[in-house]
Amino acid sequence: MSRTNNSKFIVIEGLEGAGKSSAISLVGDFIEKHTGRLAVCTREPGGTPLAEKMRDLVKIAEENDPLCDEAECLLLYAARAQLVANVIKPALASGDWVLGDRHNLSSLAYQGGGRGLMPLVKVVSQATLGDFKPDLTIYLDIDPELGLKRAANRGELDRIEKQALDFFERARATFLEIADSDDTIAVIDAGQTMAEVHKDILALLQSQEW
Ligand code: Z5A
Repeated sequence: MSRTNNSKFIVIEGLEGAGKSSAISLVGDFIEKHTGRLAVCTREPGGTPLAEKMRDLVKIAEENDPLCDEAECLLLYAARAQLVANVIKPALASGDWVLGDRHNLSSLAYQGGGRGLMPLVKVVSQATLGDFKPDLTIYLDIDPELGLKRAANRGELDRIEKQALDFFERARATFLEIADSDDTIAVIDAGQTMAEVHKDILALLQSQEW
């Protein structure tokens, strides 16, 4: 992605319970120290008033009108298009660094791999994002069973978290497959202790040529 300033777009990805929340605060602290400015933090789906409404549509189940997979996919991209146009691109253009809790890789993994909708995902991704992508994606890799156990300790599961284990297995396989062929995606073993995960993330950040 070409930009005239040195701003960066960094994204944290991972299955449920991978530890994205604490990784985001760690990377946020790094960005603040490195740039002297707070990162603009986003979450997906969501991050603008309209995109947050789409987030609710994706996460909350409607018993009498179940969201079909194609509609789920399109809602996620509608939310992403809003966020990229109204928050991420303007922030990067003004020289801010952006730190994302999930981005396009989630759709490739969950909707493309998990739901089996890769052709649709690729078309909609190209149509809405073109060649716009993060400078660095940190993918926290976790065994879905362990991740879901951690996530379950937080309370009630949402519509997507209630999917069967094989959905998350397919999503994980897709995360790993894409990471393998894209050198802007770094894989961190999130099955380790939190201290070890954070050590690996810091080493990765320090090894980058910012
Ligand atoms: N989704 C999609 O399908 N397609 C898309 O394109 C996008 C999203 C963008 C968003 O839900 C849902 O939408 C998500 C994917 C889908 N659903 N699923 N399933 P969300 O935003 O509400 O939630 P999330 O992004 O999945 O998770 P999260 O809550 O923000 O974070 P997390 O990484 O899953 O977990 P955490 O809160 O950081 O950690 C979970 C617990 O584990 C917590 O108690 C920690 O203290 C503990 N933890 C974390 N790391 C460790 C280690 N290393 N050891 C021990 N314990 C740990």
